[in-house]
Amino acid sequence: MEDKQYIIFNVENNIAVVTFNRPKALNALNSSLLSEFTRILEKIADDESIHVLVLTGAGEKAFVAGADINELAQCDALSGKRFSEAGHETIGRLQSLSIPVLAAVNGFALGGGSEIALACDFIYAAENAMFGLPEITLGLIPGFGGTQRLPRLIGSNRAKELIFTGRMISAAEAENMGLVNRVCPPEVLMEETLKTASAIAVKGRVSLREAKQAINAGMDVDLATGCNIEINAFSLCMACIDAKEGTSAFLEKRKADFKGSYTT
Ligand code: CO8
Repeated sequence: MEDKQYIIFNVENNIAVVTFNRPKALNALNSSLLSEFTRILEKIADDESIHVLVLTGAGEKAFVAGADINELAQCDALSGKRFSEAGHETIGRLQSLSIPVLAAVNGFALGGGSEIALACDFIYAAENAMFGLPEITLGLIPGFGGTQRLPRLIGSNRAKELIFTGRMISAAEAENMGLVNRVCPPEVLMEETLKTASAIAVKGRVSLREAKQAINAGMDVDLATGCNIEINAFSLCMACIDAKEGTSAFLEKRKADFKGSYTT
């Protein structure tokens, strides 16, 4: 019954687009939206035809303006813990998808909205996008991973300033901090994001997965351990027919046709 209530889900040319669709509340995350998102992520994880996922928000104002404050206002310690755990589970699933995930941030990405974007592999933003973790102004702290993922991305000193003040930053400032990869005029944000998604979608699924996993796993370990992760990931790529196809295509001066498989 809840299916497709708050999320628009499309797949075209091996690219899935998830649009958070609750524009009257600036796409705020209520429990129904979160569980709908979780179910869609499960579907995406099981669908080998999807090579890249793009997340965006419906309407012109917001990507996601955070957790639904009406629901937060009803929480006590136990239900607040459950809500935070549910958000962590969903966002953990998002981050552990083996395919690349791009955020196209088209407006406010606040609180849980910023936290979703932070779990993506990289972020493109519209010029009018605003980022922030304003939970402190609600007497709270980020509860969907913001205290952990933001410092890892922009450094603990910058993260502390944003989390302690709750200040919103523009897309340009977010780009300067390394939070956002590219800023685009709003009317071309989706086109630019899909262009990059298409360039990625034609690459081999196995090598994309190994690259993503090596980078993510390497971020949490020392350099020598990280380099070993890379060596093993590299050798797994060599076991995939895509390595033969890619190198042969180069030598034969043609475009590679990757299958993403270990067998012919
Ligand atoms: N929750 C519920 N409704 C919201 C939210 C939200 N997060 N954000 C906006 N809305 C609603 C507004 O109430 C308003 O509804 P209505 O028309 O019925 O009054 C509608 O969306 C439009 O919003 P505004 O009229 O406020 O639009 P403005 O352009 O004036 O302002 C802002 C836009 C600046 C984005 C403003 O709406 C705002 O500050 N929103 C709240 C942002 C915020 O504080 N987000 C963080 C929420 S906390 C969080 O995300 C914690 C995550 C971890 C939770 C852990 C679980 C316990």
